[in-house]
Amino acid sequence: MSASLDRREFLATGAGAIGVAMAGSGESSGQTSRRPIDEPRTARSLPPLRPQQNRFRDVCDLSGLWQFQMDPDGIGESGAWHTALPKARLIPVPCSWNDLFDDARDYLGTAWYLTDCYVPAGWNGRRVCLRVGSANYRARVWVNGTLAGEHDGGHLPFAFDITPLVKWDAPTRIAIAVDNLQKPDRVPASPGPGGGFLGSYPSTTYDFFPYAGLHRQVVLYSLPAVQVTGVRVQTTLDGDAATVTVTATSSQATGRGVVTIGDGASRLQAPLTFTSGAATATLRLPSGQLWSPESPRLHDVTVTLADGTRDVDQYTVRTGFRTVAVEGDRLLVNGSPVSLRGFGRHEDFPLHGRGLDLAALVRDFELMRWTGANSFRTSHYPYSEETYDLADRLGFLIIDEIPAVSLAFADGEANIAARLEQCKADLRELVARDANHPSVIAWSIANEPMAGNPMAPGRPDPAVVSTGTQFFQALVTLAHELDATRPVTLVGIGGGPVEWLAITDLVCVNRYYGWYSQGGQLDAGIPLLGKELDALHDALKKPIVVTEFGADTVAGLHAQPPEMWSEEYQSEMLTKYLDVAAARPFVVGMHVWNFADFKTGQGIIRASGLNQKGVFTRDRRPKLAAHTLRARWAQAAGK
Ligand code: GCB
Repeated sequence: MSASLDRREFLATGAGAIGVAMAGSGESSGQTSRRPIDEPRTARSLPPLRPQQNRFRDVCDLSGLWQFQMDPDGIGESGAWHTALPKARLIPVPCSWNDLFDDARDYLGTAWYLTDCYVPAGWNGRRVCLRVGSANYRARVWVNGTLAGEHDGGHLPFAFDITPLVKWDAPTRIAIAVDNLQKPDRVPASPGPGGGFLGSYPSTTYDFFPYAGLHRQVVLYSLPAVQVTGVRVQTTLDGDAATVTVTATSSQATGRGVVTIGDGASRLQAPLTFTSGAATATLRLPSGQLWSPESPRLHDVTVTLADGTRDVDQYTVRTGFRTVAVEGDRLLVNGSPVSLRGFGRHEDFPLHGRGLDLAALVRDFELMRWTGANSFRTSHYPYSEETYDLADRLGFLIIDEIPAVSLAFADGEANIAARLEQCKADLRELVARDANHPSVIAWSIANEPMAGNPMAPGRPDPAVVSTGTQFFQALVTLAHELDATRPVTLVGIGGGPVEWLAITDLVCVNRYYGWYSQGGQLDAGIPLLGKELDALHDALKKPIVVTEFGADTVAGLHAQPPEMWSEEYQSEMLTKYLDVAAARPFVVGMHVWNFADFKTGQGIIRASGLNQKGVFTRDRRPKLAAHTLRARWAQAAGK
């Protein structure tokens, strides 16, 4: 697809867009041995629906203490550890294993999780499924001793139909082997022979700690015999009113149903007639109902399936109606220009690691709002589903990123091809999971792919650039097929190929003038930033978001005049970057790196195993820069 998609092309095309999405998601991902439930492999199935409770569906959360055992020698499967663990200790799910046990901190390998649970008796006769919210990196799942399925890739949910494996007169035993080995054909990939990120330990290609485990809830859920299998909601604008197109899929080829928006007197309703398992309805939304960052109005869109006069299933999506488009130099939400103020972040908390921590999540949103931020990127992987729920509700704008961090193209065709397949699978699963969130305004297909050593002077090898261009073009095309309503971006590293930025709709760049170059010399670095942004804009003629800029800062360290690592230096640097952006209307977003300090491997540039570019400390105390941002952003945020 052309690099310069215009607004018209981005606006939803209703059933047409979904039709393309379904066709695009019909390819096999090749990542699972047994077919996960509702996995988008057949042309007509939509993404796996997040489990929910209503009069037809039920959910049983298996969070709690599970048995746990590491398997460094890889003997678990031959030793039938899926039936019993010989030397288990207890571990919370969800949580990373690394911060809990001394011998697990740096462990990269397979670890086994096991629990027993009664499947609710009332589910007998219904379809029973098991869903894992996120397992880093590869998971194999057994139910009562039988392999139910496997999944590659962290940070995204997967589910299996386990109905035939369940016991009704005894507890059901669930075992999950999670393997966090780094390999060249995985995404992110293992470091090459030269080692990882500046020699850090554990060695990784990226600058964050390789937390591992069952990071989000594991749940059982039940479904009725005939089910809604997918719902996709898309909006087109008509003044300040809108047309909402709802496409639903069903497990049954034909049938009838109804879609409703809202309830009570203002309820909108339209019939659904299924043919070949899919049905589309179009509803006119009255004015004043749109979702926007200033007025994040949410609506319940409910699809009900009927068999004659009897309802047989129902599924509700809580969503907001809005459009997003790139037009010329601008990023538009509902046709109005938006400017992104916010952060790159991490799912990173002491003790929990990357495990879901709802208290920390709510607090992070509170603190982001306190600074006046309205946006963030899910650097460098998809975040928990609850993150997007909160963003929808609070009016945040998200750049949603697959886990493709630090991709490289120097280790041969087979590995590159395997990584492309994994990136495609990740992208399909991400769009499937997040497409109905109004907060998600762009898909990011990579963070800082490299065409060579970014620190080495000179132009990268043209052959490597060309391999990367083909790789990313395939992902951009797939993203457009899966979702014609959002721009696609790739986050470029300083000195990286402009060719890669050119094939996306929205230009995102990470820049560290005054830190990794011109360290201690903001006066020398800042003009280079302005110059480069102008040149990029002249060359690409697209809006630009600076998705990372920042300085490591030791909380409590002060210097006058400002020096690197001091709170004053960070504050001054952020101010100067924001000034450069403010003078350039084509810069439509500024994301500070990072919202909070976060754990990394141990190494010579990461004192105390932390990246300290947070404007909050790891325990969420503000540094001077957080106050600086608040003073700067409060007005824009209407405070
Ligand atoms: C980057 C990376 C990010 C690092 C950051 C840094 O460009 O995208 O993952 O943490 O730089 O602080 O070096």
